[in-house]
Amino acid sequence: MISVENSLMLHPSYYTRFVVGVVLLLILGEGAHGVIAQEILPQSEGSQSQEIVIDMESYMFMPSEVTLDADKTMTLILNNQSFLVPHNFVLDDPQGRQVLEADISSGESQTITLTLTEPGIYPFYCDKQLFFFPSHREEGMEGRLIVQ
Ligand SMILES: [Cu+2]
Repeated sequence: MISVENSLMLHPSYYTRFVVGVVLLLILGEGAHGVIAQEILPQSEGSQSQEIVIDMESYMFMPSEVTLDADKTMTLILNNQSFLVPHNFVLDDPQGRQVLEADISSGESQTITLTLTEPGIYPFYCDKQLFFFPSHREEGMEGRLIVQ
């Protein structure tokens, strides 16, 4: 199982890093030119995390294809935009093993952090199904993360 933590657990450290970054920037900015400070912020922020927002609709993910860097933590924000329709986000690794499964009720959002270290194509889909109807995946609710 790849590390998955609740957003409530991670947000404090994220903001702490952000605040430390801003404070460092201010300290460095004191004695240096603004140009130097501007170069520092994207590097320190970019090497730590990447944020992805995926909207869940009936029956699609938007966007359905996302490219990620393997060495960075991903903060994944899932928004169920459907009215009354529950969806889930199932993520498999390139070998087809399930990495993650998150249920999101209609109108709800969930934030998940995980790090995918192995490059490859990770399919994701919603496997919800009502009685004998086709599954949401069969209706077209699928996509993929391309980790490189
Ligand atoms: Cu669904």
